[in-house]
Amino acid sequence: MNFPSSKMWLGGLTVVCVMVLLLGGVYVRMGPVTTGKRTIHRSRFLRIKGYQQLHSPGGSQNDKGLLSAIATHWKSSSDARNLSVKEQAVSTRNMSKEAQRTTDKERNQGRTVTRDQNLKGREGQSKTTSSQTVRRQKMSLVGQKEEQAVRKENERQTTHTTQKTKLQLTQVNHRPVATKKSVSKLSLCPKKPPDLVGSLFINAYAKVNLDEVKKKNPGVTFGGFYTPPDCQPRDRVAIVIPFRDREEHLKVFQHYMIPVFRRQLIQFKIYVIEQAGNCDFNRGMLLNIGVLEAAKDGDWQCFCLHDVDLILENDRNLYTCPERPKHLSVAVDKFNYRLLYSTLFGGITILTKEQYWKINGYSNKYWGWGGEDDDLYKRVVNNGMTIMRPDAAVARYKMVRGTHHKTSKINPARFSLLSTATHRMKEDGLNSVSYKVTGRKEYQLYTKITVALNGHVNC
Ligand code: UD2
Ligand code: MN
Repeated sequence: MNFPSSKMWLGGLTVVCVMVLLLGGVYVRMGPVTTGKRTIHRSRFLRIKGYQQLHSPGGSQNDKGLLSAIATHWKSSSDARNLSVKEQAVSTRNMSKEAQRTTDKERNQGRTVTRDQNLKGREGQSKTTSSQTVRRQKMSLVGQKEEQAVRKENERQTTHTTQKTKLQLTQVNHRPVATKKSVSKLSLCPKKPPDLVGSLFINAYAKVNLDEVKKKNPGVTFGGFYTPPDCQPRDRVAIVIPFRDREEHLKVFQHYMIPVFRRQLIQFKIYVIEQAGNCDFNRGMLLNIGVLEAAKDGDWQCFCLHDVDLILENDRNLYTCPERPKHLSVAVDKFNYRLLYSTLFGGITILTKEQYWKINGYSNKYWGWGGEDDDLYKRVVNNGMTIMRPDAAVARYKMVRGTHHKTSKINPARFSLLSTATHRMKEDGLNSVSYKVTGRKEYQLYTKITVALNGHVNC
């Protein structure tokens, strides 16, 4: 065995110094990142950076800007929801007592609103046979607390399934009460959405890859809920689609319509209401059910009743809540972009909650094709309202025509039903719809609720 000479000592020391410098460099490039008073793992920082770049193409920030944005973002109380348990503990400790009290107050107010809305929603559903609804009708206050617990659990699960995009989640939550809270510090969205592009090219036969659609629409959470991340939406709109055997149309709808809704800066959720069984299709009843189910699910200001096969050709036709019941599908390619008749109210309509309740929704009595839309028009007029329409230059739609889709049988009773429409409207509608939910599934970009009309698959 030999002891090293002084030359070897010097050599060794140089090697050690070089190693220390190298490791230091690696640590700076790969190690944790400090934002404000916090330190986060670099992979998380990169994930947030990736999200930011994806979300605001062209407007991406440099690392320094992003770091200060994240630090500011963390300061907001709403963000606490998305921190890990450990981080939440730190965050809560740091929060002043005053801030804590304000947050609690806001949360309590939110609960009161939900409870009131639940009660209001139930008024209109007295004859609903859905076992779930009947159970809810009998619910005492204790029962309602239970329901809130279930809702919280749902929220937790949603958070769980989408935890990979935490930054996104701070702004998106499919429970509007929470959403209100999380966006309360944002300023109102502009009345004129700045990113609209005007006329759009639509390929009605497009082969759609839903994974691609999902990727191109960050911020739409599982189940099809979206709220603008950078501003407080002026309109909260439930999109309700009557549906059976139109899978291809639904894909094309998602591909083209979701980016439009996002650009229009509305808060929305897509509810697809599927008729179970083989009875004649009942569009009116499905739409009533969709509105009731959506109203139970969220604090929607208005409801857009949307045929699955209509694709907008100009994004300046806004899906915002209207002053009067509004007919959106004014110029459809199938009808040579002309309004077929002046009282046409089929295709796509949008009504506020008050307007829809005032007219008692659609009639439930139209089985098969035709009449239910004209009946709705009569209800609007006989309740002292008039309809409105956007300019035909922007309200242009393509109707997707596939070779394989089913169509409804024409309803021969539609004219006699129409002749008594106004006599029936008080007792035939939203307040008398009878159904049973047989399936409920959240897909990436929409929620599908399958229903047995009148409680039976055979109707
Ligand atoms: C017209 C109206 C429609 C409705 C219907 C008469 C327009 C642009 N559209 O539609 O709103 O008043 O006449 O009832 O004015 N559906 C299914 N599966 C079916 C049948 C229908 O999902 O088997 C749904 C689907 O959302 C479809 C909608 O019901 O878009 C209307 O049915 P349609 O497209 O077959 O009838 P159409 O275009 O004549
Ligand atoms: Mn159609």
